[in-house]
Amino acid sequence: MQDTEEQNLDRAVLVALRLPETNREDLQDELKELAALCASLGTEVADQVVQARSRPDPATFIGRGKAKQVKEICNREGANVVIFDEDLSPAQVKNLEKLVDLPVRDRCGVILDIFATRARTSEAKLQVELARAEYMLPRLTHQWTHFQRQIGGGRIQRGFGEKQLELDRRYIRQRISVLKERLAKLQKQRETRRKAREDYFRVAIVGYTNSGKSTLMNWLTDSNLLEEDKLFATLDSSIRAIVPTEKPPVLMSDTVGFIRKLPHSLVASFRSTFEEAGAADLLLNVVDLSDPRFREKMEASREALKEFGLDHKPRFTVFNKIDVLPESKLPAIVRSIYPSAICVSAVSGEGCDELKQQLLGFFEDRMVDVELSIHYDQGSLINRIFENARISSIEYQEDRINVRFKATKSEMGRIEGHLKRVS
Ligand SMILES: Nc1nc2c(ncn2[C@@H]2O[C@H](COP(=O)(O)OP(=O)(O)OP(=O)(O)O)[C@@H](O)[C@H]2O)c(=O)[nH]1
Ligand SMILES: [Mg+2]
Repeated sequence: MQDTEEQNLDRAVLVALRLPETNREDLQDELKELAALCASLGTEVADQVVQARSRPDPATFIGRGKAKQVKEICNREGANVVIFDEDLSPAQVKNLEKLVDLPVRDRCGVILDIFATRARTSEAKLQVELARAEYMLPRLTHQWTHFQRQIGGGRIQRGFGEKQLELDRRYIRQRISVLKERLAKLQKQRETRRKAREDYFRVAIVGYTNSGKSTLMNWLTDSNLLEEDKLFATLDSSIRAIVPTEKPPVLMSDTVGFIRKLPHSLVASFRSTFEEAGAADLLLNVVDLSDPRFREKMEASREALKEFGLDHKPRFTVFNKIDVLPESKLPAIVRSIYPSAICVSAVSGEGCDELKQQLLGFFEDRMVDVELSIHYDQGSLINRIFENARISSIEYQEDRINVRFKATKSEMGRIEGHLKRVS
């Protein structure tokens, strides 16, 4: 992890609003998640403050009196940053910073920070930098030095005075257009690569962050992708073939995890990553069944899928982590509520073979069964079938070969084209 020294400096007070429609348990769960997000950045949580209100204050989000109380708590606890569990408007941040006299950050800012520490490929780095630049632009104030380290390139100077601020804004705007151009180029390359995979079957693993997507993908593809007990361990969509390799291979891609209140700037920047999932024939929606609030997280994932335009795709729901369930009977109960869900443990491998069979079965249903009788002088056609189709029986005769096989519809189209050419 980068910037360890700086990250260890932060001690935060978390602040949330409880609106009339908010359930107390949901809010506690969200605050727990926010604390986990902070922990990922090495930020210690000193205390948390919840204010019940009928609606957020447009200028200061919480009430002014409450803000003063937050300031006192920060002083008492030695906190150096205040983190809100919602996205704040730039004006709210400005007003709150005056009231609490400390840097104020929101949920979106924290998630963006995490993404920045996790991005590994050049595309993910550009996507995160773009999301942060767009987030920061309207928020640049005299107090923004806290954010200064967050933007890439190191070109930005500490801003003093309106003139400097205007120069910084101009720089960020220019940077945004450069980043967009670079991303568009990368996206073109990605499209070309995706086209090359059109003949394969494709599965994308999606789901809430930390649900075990990468672990499951490692199990199914016998690979070694980063899996960690951390929110947002994966930011790059890796692609691997399910083993043993079939004809055509079934390719699997890992994706960025979902989270409640996924920041919009991130959704926009990471949209291209989800294009991989958009091109998939099937989604595996992984749910951490050991999480008591798995239903809420399923709902958040469902909303995110909708936001990325993936909600109409064929989808398997995979309940993961059944090895840590308090009662071994639970999967049976869950199965009765979600009859089509598949229960697995990506760590022990329980249920994973069944999942693989169901996956392969899904694709097999999309293949056509063919029987052909081919002259030996059509060697290239015979080779093509042996290379690209699943042979179920072969019969060698004097002048010809009778072959039964399964092939994808697109492969069958090519075989038919070949037959037409020679007839
Ligand atoms: N007990 C148990 N732990 C699991 C299982 N699957 C994954 N884990 C653990 O859950 C944590 C998260 O796993 P990942 O595979 O990184 O989860 P992810 O969904 O890829 O997470 P992000 O990439 O951060 O969104 C890791 O510590 C895994 O070891 C499982 O079946 N049982
Ligand atoms: Mg992952």
